[in-house]
Amino acid sequence: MRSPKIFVTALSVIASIAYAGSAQAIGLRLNLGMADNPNTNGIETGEQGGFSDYYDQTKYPSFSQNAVTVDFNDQISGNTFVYSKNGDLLTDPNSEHWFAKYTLQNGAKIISGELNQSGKWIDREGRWAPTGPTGEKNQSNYLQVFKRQKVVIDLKEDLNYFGINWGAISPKNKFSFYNGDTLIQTFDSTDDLLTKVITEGENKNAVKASHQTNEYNTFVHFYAENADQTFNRIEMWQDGGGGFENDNHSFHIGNGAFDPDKGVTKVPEPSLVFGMLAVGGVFFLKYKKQKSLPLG
Ligand SMILES: [Ca+2]
Ligand SMILES: [Ca+2]
Ligand SMILES: [Ca+2]
Repeated sequence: MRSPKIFVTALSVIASIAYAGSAQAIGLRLNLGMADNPNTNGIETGEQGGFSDYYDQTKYPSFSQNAVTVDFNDQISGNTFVYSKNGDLLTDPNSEHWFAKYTLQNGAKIISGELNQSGKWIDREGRWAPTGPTGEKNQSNYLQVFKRQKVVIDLKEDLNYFGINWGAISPKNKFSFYNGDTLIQTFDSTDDLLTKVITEGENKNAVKASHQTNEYNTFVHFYAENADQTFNRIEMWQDGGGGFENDNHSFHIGNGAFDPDKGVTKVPEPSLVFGMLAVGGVFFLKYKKQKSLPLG
């Protein structure tokens, strides 16, 4: 007789291959985000840039339970700094309680978009701060990454979502997602990503800011479309002219795929799980039955 064990193993292999074959790229959506900073009690109106609209509790009641937002607004010194799971900057960069660890390389830095009393930027580069949802000037601290500079974000837990206020968008702004040392995917605004920004701009999901010579600003949401795409390291860098300006990073913790319509981690599809159990069960029963036949 055919060994039921081998047959079930073969079925599992086929199922695994079919599953791997359905793997898609890390998903992404662009929109304008929302103006209110989820880390503060006050209601902001765009002066701190855009934030993930998954924090809109009326639409996505569960997202914030597993999410952390970093707004860079605390005074930061040094090139390595860490945030807690509440999004608070920890004074000790070697603290055990870190959730997100930032490493700024080759001169990437945090600068301020603040205006003085006559409405001029205190730091002249502050003009390029990622704007609020309708192009408002962001007067808070944000991350600036120029040519050959890089930001590395290490996360203590696996994520299935990363959202970011991406401003004054320039070609060659790059995002890479890793799990450990394994590269999951790189997004490069030289090609398809930049095309998407322009298309989404026409759809009003990205906004041109007149104070930035009409460069686009948007809120971009990256998410794992299956469990193989969860990540715990993000690298952002710039290898051309122009800067990679960004603010308001949101991280959603989860080991499964992210559901972009609900803002939660997806539960595995019951049909697949029950199907596998049923197939396994049938063969187990058959095996038991045959084993109990009298010998002879
Ligand atoms: Ca707030
Ligand atoms: Ca900020
Ligand atoms: Ca730029």
